[in-house]
Amino acid sequence: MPIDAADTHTVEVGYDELCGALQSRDLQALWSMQTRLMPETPAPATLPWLWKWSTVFPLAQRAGEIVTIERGGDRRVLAFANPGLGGLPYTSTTLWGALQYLGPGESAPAHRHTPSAIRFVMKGKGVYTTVDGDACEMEPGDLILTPQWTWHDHNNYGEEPMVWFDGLDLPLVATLESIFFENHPQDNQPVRGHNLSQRLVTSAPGLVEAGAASSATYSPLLRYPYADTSRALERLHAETGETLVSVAYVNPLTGGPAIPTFACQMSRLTPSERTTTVRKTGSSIYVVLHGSGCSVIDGQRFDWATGDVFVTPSWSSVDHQAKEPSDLFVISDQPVLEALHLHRTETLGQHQPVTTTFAPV
Ligand code: GTQ
Ligand code: FE2
Repeated sequence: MPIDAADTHTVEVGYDELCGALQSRDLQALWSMQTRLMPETPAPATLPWLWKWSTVFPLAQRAGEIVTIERGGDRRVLAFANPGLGGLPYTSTTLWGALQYLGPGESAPAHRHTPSAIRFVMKGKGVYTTVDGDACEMEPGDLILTPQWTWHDHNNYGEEPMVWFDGLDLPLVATLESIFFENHPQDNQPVRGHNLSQRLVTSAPGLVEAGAASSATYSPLLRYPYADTSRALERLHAETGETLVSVAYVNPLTGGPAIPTFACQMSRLTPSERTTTVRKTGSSIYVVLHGSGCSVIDGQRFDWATGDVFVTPSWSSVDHQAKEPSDLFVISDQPVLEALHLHRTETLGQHQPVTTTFAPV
């Protein structure tokens, strides 16, 4: 293409004019960038942070009193918004964490979307989430999957409110600019039966209905009861004697993560010394199902107790110590990092000194 008169002029002007010309033509010079494009190690915007149950739950209750849910409003959700992310309602750059409150007799209307979600029950009973016609009953400590593009609605038929933790890959799917959303024609989708997905695994280990494995696009198991999780952790602790034991929630047909875009795990901590300090790429959100203790994240001590939620940023140094037996539910973006060969982990030889204590708001 011939160089026109204006372009010829641009290359001849002084430095300031050059910068102005670049800006007006939507170009940026690498040499003048303020933040380092490639730091030697990850420099996350995500801050280590903690939300206290004693702060969040009363606010959720208050929202329950004064905010109704119906089409339009849809669900009573308080997002754990990381203060490092400039006002975005995200807990980390890849993960959405939130507290959802559903009062007795209430229903959150049916819809589906491309971001995948999990529900981890914190308090209450008498609720089911219907996932593509399968009404999954919810009790504290249970994990319910609503994989991408599955219809879901939440229904409280009991006498008390329920509170659960919502985990979604929404920030990741938003970054990939791949969000689709659709409302179901009915407020509540038709129910085919209750806890249907569990038939797959409770009948006989190692046997599934022929064809089930090859046709599945997501985990056919949608409900992971706490009783099973707890039994597995108890056995692991008895066998290993370790201070920290963890189980991963997997797709029973593939052995891969229950949700392809984020990992779900439960860790049991026994009161003892601080655990080994580890850092890894990718962020994690912790939900304290029960117990109390503290975690040191990059030298900052976070004291936690039942119902608290906290986040660890990519490449932050993390160790834990329980004051009493504690169960911590954790989600992380690790499967994405693994798929892209970006997963790195490092075990530190000694404990990081504690320099500050996080003061919760
Ligand atoms: O319950 O379907 O926290 O669609 C965010 C988006 C919960 C839900 C959230 C959702 C839901
Ligand atoms: Fe949803």
